[in-house]
Amino acid sequence: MKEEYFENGYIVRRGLIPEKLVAELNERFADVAEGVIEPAPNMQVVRNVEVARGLVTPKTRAHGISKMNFIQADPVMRAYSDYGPLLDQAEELIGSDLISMNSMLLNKPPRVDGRHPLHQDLIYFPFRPAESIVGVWTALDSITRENGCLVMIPGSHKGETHAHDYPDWEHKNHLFLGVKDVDTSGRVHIEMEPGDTVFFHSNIIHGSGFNRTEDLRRAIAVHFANAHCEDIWAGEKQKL
Ligand SMILES: O=C(O)CCC(=O)C(=O)O
Repeated sequence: MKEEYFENGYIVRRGLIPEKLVAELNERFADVAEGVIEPAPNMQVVRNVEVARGLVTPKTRAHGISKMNFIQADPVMRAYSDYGPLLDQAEELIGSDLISMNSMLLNKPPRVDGRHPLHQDLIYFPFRPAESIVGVWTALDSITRENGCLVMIPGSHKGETHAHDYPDWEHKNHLFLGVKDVDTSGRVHIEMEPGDTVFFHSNIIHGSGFNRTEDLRRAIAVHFANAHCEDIWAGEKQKL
């Protein structure tokens, strides 16, 4: 498991998150999105850029949302990053003494540009080393090439951390930064069923494409760092 992870930069654990928890997370997402319950304090609900600019009118409020950030503030959503088997797997990869960071619910609505350009998560993190940081991403729907599954470039975590910028696209979602001029020929599409979970290295190049269906494409994610990581920005404010 660990060997495969450090060789390819990711591993997939099928069915790691039980059906019941997946259903609870989806229900909670719907309740917060539709205003049935208020988002927890500190949680951010981010709309797709075309929706926020009034260029697209979403079918429901959920169809206008691209992300919910800091979802650990929500007592139901928090159950994801507290889930024992998920923590066990993360510990196996980066050691015990985990700190969890921004956890997110990632929605990719239809009929808008919800692409996530190829990028490396490491650029968002002010601490190192990279191998002590793992991303964890779980499908909450059946996620295929058609609705925008994750794309990874195996082995790319062993290369440099590239400069990132907004892609040259008409509609750019806030902080969806990407790399340019990288060789994408070896990329793989990771299709997943609800509950399937991918653990990925913080320096791996990854992203996702359009949702070409009429349904939501939901996933939930969290990053863990080993508590012994060093702060490389030495207390400076995050520059992004
Ligand atoms: O959910 C997705 O489509 C991609 C998410 C992602 O790459 C990220 O949050 O770093």
